[in-house]
Amino acid sequence: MGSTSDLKVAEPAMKVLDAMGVKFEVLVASAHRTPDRVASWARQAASRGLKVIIALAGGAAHLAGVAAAYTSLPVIGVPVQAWSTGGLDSLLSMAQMPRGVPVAAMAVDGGANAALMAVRILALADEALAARLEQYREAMVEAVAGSHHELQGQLEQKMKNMIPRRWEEAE
Ligand code: RP5
Repeated sequence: MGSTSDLKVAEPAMKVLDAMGVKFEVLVASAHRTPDRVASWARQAASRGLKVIIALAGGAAHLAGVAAAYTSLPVIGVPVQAWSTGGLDSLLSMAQMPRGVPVAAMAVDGGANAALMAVRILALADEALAARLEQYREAMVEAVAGSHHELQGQLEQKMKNMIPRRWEEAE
């Protein structure tokens, strides 16, 4: 991440990786304030065994693009909402990369999805991780079904004209 002020977005990403059993390292380094550090870290990332890079930054958010310039590893960029424009500045800084140097830009403040995208990439070559990813997806379905049941129950009490719809009927 470009600064520890990005931690609020990095934390959901770290939680997903931790829960999925994916080993990760964390570095605070700025494309503008510590460019040499970013360059040397990105240059060595692949030879040190890293597989995917998640880069979070806000404002003129060049961290992901600079990292992608120094490595062939997949780089997932997370635009962080900083001090203005609701994060649009960060999003465009990451999404509008020149041909030849791709960054997979997530939504503004999309830390959790960045981690899940990394998991999807890693799961291509890791069957155990792929199984954990499927469990995560199944748990999401269960959670949505649970919230559907709960809402139906509440509405049935209040709305006399609502036709009850069981979750199973939507299939
Ligand atoms: C970016 O500038 C960082 O990624 C952060 O999102 C933003 C503000 O950094 P601080 O001034 O809070 O350190 O480089």
